[in-house]
Amino acid sequence: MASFFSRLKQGLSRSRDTLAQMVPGGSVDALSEEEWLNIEDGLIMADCGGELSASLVQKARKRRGSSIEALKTSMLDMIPECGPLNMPDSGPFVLLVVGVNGTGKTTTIGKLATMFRQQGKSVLVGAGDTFRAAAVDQLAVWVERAGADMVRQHEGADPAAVAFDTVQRGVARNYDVVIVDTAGRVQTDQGLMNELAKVRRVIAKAHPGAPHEVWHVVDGGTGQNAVVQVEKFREVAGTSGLIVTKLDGSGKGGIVLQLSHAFGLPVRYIGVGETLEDLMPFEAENFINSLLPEHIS
Ligand SMILES: Nc1nc2c(ncn2[C@@H]2O[C@H](COP(=O)(O)OP(=O)(O)O)[C@@H](O)[C@H]2O)c(=O)[nH]1
Ligand SMILES: [Mg+2]
Repeated sequence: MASFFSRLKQGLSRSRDTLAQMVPGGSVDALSEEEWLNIEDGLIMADCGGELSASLVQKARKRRGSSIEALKTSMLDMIPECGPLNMPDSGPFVLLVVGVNGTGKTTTIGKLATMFRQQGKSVLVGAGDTFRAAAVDQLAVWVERAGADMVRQHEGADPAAVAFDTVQRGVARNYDVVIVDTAGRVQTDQGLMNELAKVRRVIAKAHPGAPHEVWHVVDGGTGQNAVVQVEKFREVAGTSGLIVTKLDGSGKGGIVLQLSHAFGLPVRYIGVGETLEDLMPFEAENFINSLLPEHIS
């Protein structure tokens, strides 16, 4: 666990350094108007977005104690409660994974499959990215390492057919968990977004009530475009949770706060590296502690 946190802290160091420069350590009452404006700029630079940054500053100004503590509490207040997963009454728990290209969907599915297997659950994965044979092979490697099983069809097969087959087999063979991978798609491509809606529909036909969760995998380095991505995917796929990846590297931490706040969606996990172990459950307090500077000057 310790190494996760160090990787997260390392990954968020850019955001944290910016904030360390912009947030003076003094008490809330002592800060000038200009210093508060600086804090707001720092939050924007850390990818919190204009609206949320303004609102965080406004809330922090009403608190007592150090400005960092005030910001921390204001941030914690606006992160929605994670709540338990939506679990099925019977049959497998079905998870659909969506997002744009290259965000880490397939890698994250490998990590999730590993995690569920370590919990002693049987896992079936559907290779719904049928565009490239290489995508299926990549998934197959992760699935094998995880000790899970996979449903695949030929390159170019209809992803909805793969999803249907996977869930049907998951039900028939009593798997505990079924995870359906999808090809990356830009949210502006209406044809591909319709295809995703169809994937979702046929999953429900194979197992009423499924998918129980739809997780949108967002690359933490995307910047503000992530907001419109989450909005569009939610409309089409009914997103119920977020996973933010690459927070060990290019990511700026504020996007995590902004997305969960703007859409009221729980961040379920965060990705902090490329290996099967590099998935952390999202914990708001730890995350915020890694994002904000510690110094109290
Ligand atoms: N550093 C880092 N790289 C990641 C993470 N998650 C995925 N990647 C990398 O991102 C690239 C794209 O991942 P992939 O799973 O193929 O994305 P997909 O197109 O959404 O399925 C690969 O090189 C992964 O190793 C992460 O949390 N941290
Ligand atoms: Mg993929």
